[in-house]
Amino acid sequence: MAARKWGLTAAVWTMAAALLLAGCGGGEDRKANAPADDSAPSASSAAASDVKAVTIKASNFKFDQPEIRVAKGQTIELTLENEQGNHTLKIDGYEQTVKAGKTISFTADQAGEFEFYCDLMCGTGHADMVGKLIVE
Ligand SMILES: [Cu+2]
Repeated sequence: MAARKWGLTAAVWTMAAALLLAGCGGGEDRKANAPADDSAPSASSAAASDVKAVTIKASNFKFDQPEIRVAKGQTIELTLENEQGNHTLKIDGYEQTVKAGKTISFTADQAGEFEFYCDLMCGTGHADMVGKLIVE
């Protein structure tokens, strides 16, 4: 009886030692896998490059970005934020208008340069509120 009990204890210790070793090995595996995990987000952002999200901030009397540059075929998600005053953004040629706080989405299917401007009479500097959408 006694001998069997000791044998069992030895087996438990052996298992415990094996688990500890496996635990260490697992820790190293996790470190080795870390670069693979990092590559996952960049792969998904590459897939998302068909969509170009642009936020334009308008104030009296300018847009914070005079140019929006996209590749032909890209979908543009355009958001207008009014930091000061009341403005809209209209793109000639595409006949798209974004209102304050809104986002529009359209495909840049025509190459070229398209003027955008504020389409809301907002004051003395209204005519200065222009920019260019460049699709290439
Ligand atoms: Cu205006």
